[in-house]
Amino acid sequence: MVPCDRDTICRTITPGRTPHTAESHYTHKMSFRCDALDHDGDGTISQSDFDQAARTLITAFDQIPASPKGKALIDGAQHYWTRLAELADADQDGRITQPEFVAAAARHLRDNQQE
Ligand SMILES: [Ca+2]
Ligand SMILES: [Ca+2]
Repeated sequence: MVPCDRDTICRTITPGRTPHTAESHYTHKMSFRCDALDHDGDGTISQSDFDQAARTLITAFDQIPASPKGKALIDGAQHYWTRLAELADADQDGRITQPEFVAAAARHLRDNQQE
């Protein structure tokens, strides 16, 4: 087992805690990223999360969805969702669960290490 940097923090906070392995640290990190993409907080990633994120950005930058920049953001979010769903939505139900996201990230990491 290879302890990660976070392990030192966890042992300080919770003495006697089982050390994190590099694998468990990676899973934790990917779970955090999955949560960050879950814009509506329903526990899964869906096209709706990307639509909402795009609209939040459009509003933050004083744009409207029908403007060229607004359309570009919406199109970009749609493309990002489509590509992510192709990679991670294993059961193709239109929602990416945390296990699906973590498994896809691990596959991607493994594939990149083999190249
Ligand atoms: Ca969601
Ligand atoms: Ca799914």
